[in-house]
Amino acid sequence: MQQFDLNEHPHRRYNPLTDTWVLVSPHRSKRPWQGQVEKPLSDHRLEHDPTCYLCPGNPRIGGEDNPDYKDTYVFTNDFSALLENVPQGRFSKGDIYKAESQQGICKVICFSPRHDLTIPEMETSAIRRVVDLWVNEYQALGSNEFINYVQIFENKGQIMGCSNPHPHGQIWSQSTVPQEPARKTDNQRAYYQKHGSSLLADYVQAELEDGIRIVCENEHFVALVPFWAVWPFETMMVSKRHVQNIVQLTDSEKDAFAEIYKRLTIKYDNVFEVSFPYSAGIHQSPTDGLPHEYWHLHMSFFPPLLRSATVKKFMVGYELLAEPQRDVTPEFSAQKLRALPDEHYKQKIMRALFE
Ligand code: H2U
Repeated sequence: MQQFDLNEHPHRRYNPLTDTWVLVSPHRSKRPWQGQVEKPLSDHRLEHDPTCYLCPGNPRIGGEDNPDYKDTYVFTNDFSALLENVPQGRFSKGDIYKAESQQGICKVICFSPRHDLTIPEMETSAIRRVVDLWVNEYQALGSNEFINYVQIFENKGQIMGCSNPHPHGQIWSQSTVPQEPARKTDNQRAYYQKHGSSLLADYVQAELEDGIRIVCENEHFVALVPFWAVWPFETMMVSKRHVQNIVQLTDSEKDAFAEIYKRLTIKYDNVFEVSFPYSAGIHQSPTDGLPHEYWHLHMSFFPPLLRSATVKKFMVGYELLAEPQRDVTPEFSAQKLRALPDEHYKQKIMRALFE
């Protein structure tokens, strides 16, 4: 009998942040790399689209007009999933029926006044202003007595259910810590109590020593494909210093956050030479006033594309009924992403035209 090999044999990998497992089937992807580069789908967009409800000066569906903003712009979601003024209460019946009211505030953030840009095409200095906005919103929303968790996220691409290509993200903040960050709270706390150190600081150090799952890094951040990644090109950006949340980042760490966000998303766009869809979001300490010294700031990216700009990974069948599964190994994906250029493919085309 051969020896167990992570690159050859079906196995399950453990995610210590969420206490969950993923089934990895490397033998199914023994075939050579099939990530064909497709002709870029036409994504030509106007710099200002008069029909876009996020462009400066345009009316929103809620009736308000956007101001003539010049860099970032944030507003309360006109169709907020959570509301500030709701009657408080609980409902229960035996051990089966349980419900609780939920208070919250939802915001929409426009990353840029330019309708035709995306994060990888924006200047690093402009992305830095997005980071600053995240910091301000996390602080302002979190300072509300009834807000105990602030979820910052970005849905990019129609395939992810994003309703508008204008570069934007969202923030949902609420009274309860939702289950994904709650799991991460419990598991980071347990690790910290056992080892006296941050789970992610120890993990990043081990990954940097090993190198096989690293995508790119700068002075203050590392982007890697987690050992336990579920999505084909799932990645995580982690701060090298153990900080609990974005408010604690220094100015040069915020610059580094913006720089690695751009670099990683350029690599993503370069995979299939199309605007790479994903859901991404920041996980950080709850805003319930407790110290949460074990929390370690990170941003996760969950892109659905698998083998081409149109073939995506579906979380169906076994995944819905049993547990998540992947074919290509995280090491394979990391190596692919690492090898891709830091120059955006559109930039390269433009450069070639003018050379
Ligand atoms: P997506 O990131 O999923 O495309 O969502 C955009 C958000 O913008 C969505 O939550 C909000 C929607 O409720 N929105 C407004 O707040 N005002 C509008 O005029 C249109 C869309």
